[in-house]
Amino acid sequence: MKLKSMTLHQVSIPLVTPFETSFMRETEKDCYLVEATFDTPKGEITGWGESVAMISPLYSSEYVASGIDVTKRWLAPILFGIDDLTAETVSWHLRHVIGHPMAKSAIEMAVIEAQLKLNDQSFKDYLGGVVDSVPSGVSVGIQDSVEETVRVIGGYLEEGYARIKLKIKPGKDIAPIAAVRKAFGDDFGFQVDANAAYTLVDASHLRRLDEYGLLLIEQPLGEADIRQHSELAKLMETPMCLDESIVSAEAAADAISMGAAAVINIKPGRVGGFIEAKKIHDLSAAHGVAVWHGGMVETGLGRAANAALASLPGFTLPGDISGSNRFFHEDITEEIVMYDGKVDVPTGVGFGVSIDPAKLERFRTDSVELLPQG
Ligand code: NPG
Repeated sequence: MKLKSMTLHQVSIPLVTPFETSFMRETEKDCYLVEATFDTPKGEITGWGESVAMISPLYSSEYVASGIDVTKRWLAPILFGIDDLTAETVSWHLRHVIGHPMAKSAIEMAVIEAQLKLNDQSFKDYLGGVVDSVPSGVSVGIQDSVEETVRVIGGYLEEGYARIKLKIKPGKDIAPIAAVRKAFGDDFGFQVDANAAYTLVDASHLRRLDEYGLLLIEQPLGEADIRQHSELAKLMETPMCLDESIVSAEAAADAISMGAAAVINIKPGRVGGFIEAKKIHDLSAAHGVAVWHGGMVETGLGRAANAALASLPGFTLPGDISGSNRFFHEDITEEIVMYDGKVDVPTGVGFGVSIDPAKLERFRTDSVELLPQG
């Protein structure tokens, strides 16, 4: 395939309710979509990708404007020069540009989708997925009060979500966790996510979480603190799960060999793309380390692709793949529906969903078209 043109569409989609993590409060989903058109043996084919970078560099160093900039100046120009571009070689062609995994992943997605369309194949079949639906977990943001936390989680349990993940930060941890266990008992999957809000000095405080039978604690310490997570893991019974620290298959190998991760959260955008994400899945499975699919408040496009990856056999824990209505009144693709605690893995060609042009028009705040130079 040869890249002919690439358009980056910036969109802003209102959230149903504000989403608060230890680092920010979001009221809109701001991201950009990649629309890439290729010359192929079957004529022109267009593939779509989605960047999971946030509007501000608070989860990782990337943000929406940095992704658009690096794509425009560096990434797209490299790919315009390749005659036989394939999904499997995108990351190799882009290897000299340091960092920017989310920007690279968004482009790789568009190449993957075009290639799937060329081969008339679904993403699930391409990856080797083994199930038709995946258990659907929900991520609950930090609420204003303990009562509100209990009320919100009660609503999601009633909807049938297969597992609850609660965001925590210092001062908003033990009390809400204890109240949720008290209100709903021990009979549901419950885990917490600190988004790097603690330090190793907090070990004795964090150890108090062991009382609550949590499935895991996700990323209590900083992104660079793999060794410190391995120290903390020795002090706690709650299984240690890493998210932000796992930036590549190499980082996953380090974390596993150091005993820093009993569980890994896989997010393709964080590791530079779905191909690298699959490597982490394979590596973890080979080491007997459980993985689950993380979420970045994706639109239906990213959500559909995530469901396909999560259909691989190593994804033994429910992921953050909730229904579209968890975040959006209206999604930009067909809605992803949660029913009976699960989400279907799309079976259509490509990612199995398509961007609705009228909604794209409505949610778009900016767009830039990139073409080969000269
Ligand atoms: O269900 O898509 C979802 C959101 C899951 O909590 C979630 N994501 O730290 O994992 C995270 C968090 C996140 C969201 C991080 C947006 C960064 C951006």
